[in-house]
Amino acid sequence: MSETTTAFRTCPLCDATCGLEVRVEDGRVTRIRGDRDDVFSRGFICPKGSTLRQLHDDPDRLRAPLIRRGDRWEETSWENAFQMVESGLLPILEKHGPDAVAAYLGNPNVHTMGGLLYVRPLLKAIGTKNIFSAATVDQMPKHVSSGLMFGHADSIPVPDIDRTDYLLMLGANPLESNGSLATAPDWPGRIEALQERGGKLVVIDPRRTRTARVADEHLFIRPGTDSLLLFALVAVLFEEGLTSPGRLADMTHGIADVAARAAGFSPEAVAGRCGVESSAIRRIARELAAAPTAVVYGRIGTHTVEYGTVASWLVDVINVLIGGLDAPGGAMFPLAAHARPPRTGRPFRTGRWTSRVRDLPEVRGELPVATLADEIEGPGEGRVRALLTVAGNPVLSTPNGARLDRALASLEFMVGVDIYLNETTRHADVILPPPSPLSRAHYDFAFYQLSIRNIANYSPPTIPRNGEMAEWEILTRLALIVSGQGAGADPALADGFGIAATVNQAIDEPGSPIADRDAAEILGQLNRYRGPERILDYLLRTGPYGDRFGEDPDGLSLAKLIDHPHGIDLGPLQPRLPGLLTTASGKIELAPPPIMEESARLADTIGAAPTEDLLLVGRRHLRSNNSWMHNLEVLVKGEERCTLLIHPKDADAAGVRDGEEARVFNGNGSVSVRVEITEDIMPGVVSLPHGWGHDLPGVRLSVAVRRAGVNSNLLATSEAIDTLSGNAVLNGIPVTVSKG
Ligand SMILES: Nc1nc2c(c(=O)[nH]1)N[C@H]1C(S)=C(S)[C@@H](COP(=O)(O)OP(=O)(O)OC[C@H]3O[C@@H](n4cnc5c(=O)[nH]c(N)nc54)[C@H](O)[C@@H]3O)O[C@H]1N2
Ligand SMILES: Nc1nc2c(c(=O)[nH]1)N[C@H]1C(S)=C(S)[C@@H](COP(=O)(O)OP(=O)(O)OC[C@H]3O[C@@H](n4cnc5c(=O)[nH]c(N)nc54)[C@H](O)[C@@H]3O)O[C@H]1N2
Ligand code: SF4
Ligand SMILES: [Mo]
Repeated sequence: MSETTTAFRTCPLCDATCGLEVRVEDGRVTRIRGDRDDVFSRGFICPKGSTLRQLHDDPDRLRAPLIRRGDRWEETSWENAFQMVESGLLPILEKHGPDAVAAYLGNPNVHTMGGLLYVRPLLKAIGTKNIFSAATVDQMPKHVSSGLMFGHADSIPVPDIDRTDYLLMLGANPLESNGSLATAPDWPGRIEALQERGGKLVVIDPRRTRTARVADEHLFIRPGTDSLLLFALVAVLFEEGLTSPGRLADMTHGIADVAARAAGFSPEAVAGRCGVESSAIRRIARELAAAPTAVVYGRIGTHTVEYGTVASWLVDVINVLIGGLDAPGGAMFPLAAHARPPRTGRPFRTGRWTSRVRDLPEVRGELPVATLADEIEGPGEGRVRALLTVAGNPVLSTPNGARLDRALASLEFMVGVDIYLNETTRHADVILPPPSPLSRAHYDFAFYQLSIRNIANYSPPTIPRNGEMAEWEILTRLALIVSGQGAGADPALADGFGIAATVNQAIDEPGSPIADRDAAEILGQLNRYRGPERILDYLLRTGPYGDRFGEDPDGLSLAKLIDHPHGIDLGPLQPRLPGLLTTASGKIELAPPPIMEESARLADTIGAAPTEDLLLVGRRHLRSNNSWMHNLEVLVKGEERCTLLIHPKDADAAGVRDGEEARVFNGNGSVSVRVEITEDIMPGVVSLPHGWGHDLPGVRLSVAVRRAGVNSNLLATSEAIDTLSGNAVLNGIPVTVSKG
């Protein structure tokens, strides 16, 4: 007898949190489409959403732990695998101390409940200062500017695109990426709605992207110069008396300091460097000021550059100056269902420790991944000898991938928690694979904190696990091993102690939502769940909309989310200032000293002669996801994605022809890649996507190796970073193009 059921779940692949409708027949997923009843996405999905089925069925996806025997891999039992980890890691920890073990956390960690709730305890158990993550090839500048301005690195305002009249977007392409630091399923529909209500979208990007094409206006910009352009917008706002911070004025420090600093960045002074007409800069400043509501939003292209933190800060400076911060239609702070009140008394700072080799400051508890290879290869006391990667592929994702690749090969021991044997995990001694997304529960801890509406949605596992171990359990067992409790210690027991400790602490804490309540009663209610779900239930029930364990029967709990498979819409974003501010002054710090110093350095570059080289930028494609969905035939089939975009003038000058191979090189590396000539890219700029280069020996990616592409990060130097955040410079890289 055949049985067909329909399940609903949130897609965990990108930030957009689309609802999926999954048909399951006899325990097998037979179709995935958009969930039309999802409260947030209303049926929208992208081509990746439906491929969770192919990902689940991919024969190359690891189902059991692998251990290395010389050049060969052997499948092994979980018990054996953890034993190997214990005998590999413990001697290094004992002999060389915790810093000898580094960790790299990749992007999917923010897309799993296990990653978000159980990685931190594991890192704490190791006790290492050598923590690296994809954040320093991504959004770290936003954390730093938010930390300095608002007091907490995670107090990040998002563009209220559903209510704004004017959206100025720099360095983002949400029609391919589906948005980032602005969770919103269906950007195409939301942009259309903005235009239908008479609003305007202006896109600033060195490439005429899909988003630029639907925009009302698109301007090319020379890569790496957003900070100059944004400063010029600020200069015009002051010069022409267009600032109107409104209610923000009383909660803001440093407006005059910003005015004084910006004066040196007139549109006329920066126009040549940016490749944007000064008249256009002036007009956009006036339009921002005149629109009933307006917001500036910048992403990858403004962050992964030198002065990325200055650019990120300027985005919010403008939002403050036009009165758009914390106001509908401007840039607003989400309030997720699991959010905790902001901690006061410990304002954000960086540099609490520095890296050993390059003396780079810690930011948000981690070090720049651009210096990971230095820490492995740099001789002497304190060298990194072992590495744990969780859901990361730094060989392809981080600058100077070739050197990191060599460095990983020299490690004494490496553990990879990953679903593939890929360019990075091929260096591991043990690979521990978590289950496919369809076999786990999901609640989007990361992205509901960055969402343009307040939403809560929980998905139970769609199909049962088949001998696989939940990611939280893998991570907990690793934590137990490094804390000396042995490979056989029980993760469930440890998890039970964890939640009990959390509850008891909250009960003892005056003002907490469960202060003075009965611990046994509360734990009794929570104990219907285990692992991440139990923590989720706790966070929801003690969160801003929570039922506080029965005190507010209408409030949220996990049970209530389970009753709402299409999610619960908690409404549009609400103003949260000044309550959210946790700076020492309790105000918005518009002119934080570190950023003012960095801005002075930037001012000195205005007159610098522009480079003669072509400047390389990245790009994303709807059917790709960083470095790791290239093993699914449905996504990679069709035209080649990893090509070099180049303007006809530059192609002529380099003597390269459309469809032919060209060599792209600089002092760091060289790649050979097929050329695509297009007027959609600014003259002087070329573009390659990142995350390709699957032709390294020893990977188990039978589809991806056939369309390997090239690793654009061979051209990025690990020396170039944004000083304040440690973020790598991945856009605006000088290169030369010649006939292949
Ligand atoms: N040149 C250039 N480089 C870039 C960028 C760019 O724009 N240009 N973008 C940067 C950005 S924004 C990012 S976020 C990084 C991404 O950099 P990384 O996070 O290092 O790389 P990903 O490609 O996301 O790799 C994800 C890894 O996780 C594994 N995986 C997938 N799902 C799971 C899971 O559920 N659990 C576990 N344990 N593993 C899983 C995959 O097999 C893969 O190995 O790349 C950065 N690199
Ligand atoms: N399909 C797909 N979706 C994804 C991902 C993916 O790999 N594929 N990755 C996910 C991840 S981890 C992230 S962080 C997000 C990122 O999401 P987005 O920030 O939207 O990233 P991109 O699509 O790379 O867009 C960056 C744009 O910046 C432009 N740019 C480059 N340099 C400059 C510059 O100096 N100034 C300006 N103004 N523009 C510049 C590039 O031309 C490009 O169009 O996407 C997520 N979604
Ligand atoms: S846009 Fe993102 S969340 Fe939505 S279906 Fe595509 S990958 Fe999944
Ligand atoms: Mo990212």
